[in-house]
Amino acid sequence: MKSQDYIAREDKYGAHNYHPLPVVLDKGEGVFVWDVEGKRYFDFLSAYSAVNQGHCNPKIVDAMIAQTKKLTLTSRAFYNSVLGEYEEFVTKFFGYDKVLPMNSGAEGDETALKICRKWAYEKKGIAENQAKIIVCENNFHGRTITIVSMSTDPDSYAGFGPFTPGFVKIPYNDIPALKKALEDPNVAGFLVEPIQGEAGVYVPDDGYLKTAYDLCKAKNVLFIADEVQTGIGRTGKLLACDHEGVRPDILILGKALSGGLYPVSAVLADNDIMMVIKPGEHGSTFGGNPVAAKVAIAALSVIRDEKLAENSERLGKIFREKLKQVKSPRIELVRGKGLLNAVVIKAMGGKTAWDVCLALKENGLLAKPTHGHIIRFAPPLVITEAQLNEAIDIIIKTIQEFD
Ligand code: IF1
Repeated sequence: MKSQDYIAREDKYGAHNYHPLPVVLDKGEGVFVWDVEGKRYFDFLSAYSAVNQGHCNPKIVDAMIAQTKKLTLTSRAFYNSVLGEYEEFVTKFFGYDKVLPMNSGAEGDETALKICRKWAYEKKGIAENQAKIIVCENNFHGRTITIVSMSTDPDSYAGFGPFTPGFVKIPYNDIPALKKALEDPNVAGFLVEPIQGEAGVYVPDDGYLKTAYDLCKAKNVLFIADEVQTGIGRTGKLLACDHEGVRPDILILGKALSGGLYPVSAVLADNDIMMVIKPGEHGSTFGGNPVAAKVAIAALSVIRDEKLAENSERLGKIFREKLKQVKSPRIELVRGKGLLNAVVIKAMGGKTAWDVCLALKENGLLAKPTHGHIIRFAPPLVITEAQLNEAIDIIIKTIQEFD
């Protein structure tokens, strides 16, 4: 079978809920993936920052195989010998009292919303069903109906109403707007991405997160950080909030928490917040299962032991410096933090970022446009400087083909 045969089969039998780049991947190792014709590519999407530790990281694979041969799922109806080990490991790793283990990032966000609302009624004293949560325009927190109720992107919410009430939308990176919204005594939480990934790697002004956090504390409002995409070393620190020394009241993790081997998400908080959830009030069949637990311990250990956040910080600076030096009428802007970067392409002559990504694919590098004219570049954090320079040459050469 050739690529087009794989594509035709997916088209026939799979829902059309994506429009993938026309490449059929078959193998992954480190920063590289290979298609079914055996062509090698730099992976500059990393499954939207789930594969920070590199494709099929051997240490995580070994941990997964070992546990998979022993015990994969008990449900939470019973205890098991692995969950407590993971709970202790991950809470100490990030410095929180407790963790509530889930599976997808969206489940992590939904869990955080439920904890925040329950805390509002039981601890802040907001009247039942009156809790409001402030969110930012152009956010992306997942695809459930409650989460798209927070969205300002019609591609995310159109056609899926009626929507969940209780969300106040304000502009991102806008302190006066946050200050105003916090005047409402029914506000329970502020849910924010430290960098807006899907919106096009929007990095807020220095100090935005810290000022926002302080304003929330002054109003007894929970600061909830969605680090599903920005966390686990991606932006050059363990968490994007670490760049400003902000410790979220509720921290949401996903994606690279498993290194891309398994759906693992987590919500971390201290006892005064997490203990509002009583037995039987929240959970999931696979949440915190033994395989997820061992995979997450291995995935976080790789981030720490291989100093991947530090690598991300150092190589991200090289990436932005080199791309900013490129003389091309195509490149409008380069922005990002660590190895979460985006290039804003000037649409000229009808060519869009999609066309640039098709050309990048021909030249051996995979990236994906977001919102038409922005290309996100996010390689696995295990990339070496030599590999990065080779990839940058491909990016520059490709963009200049459009000049
Ligand atoms: C898709 C976007 C990225 C996320 C943040 C929660 C979630 C995500 C900050 C939910 C997930 C994924 C979802 C995937 C594509 C990708 C994405 F383009 F959709 F927006 F990364 F930017 N918080 N993002 O980025 O986690 O439930 O997916 O595990 O839905 O197409 P999930």
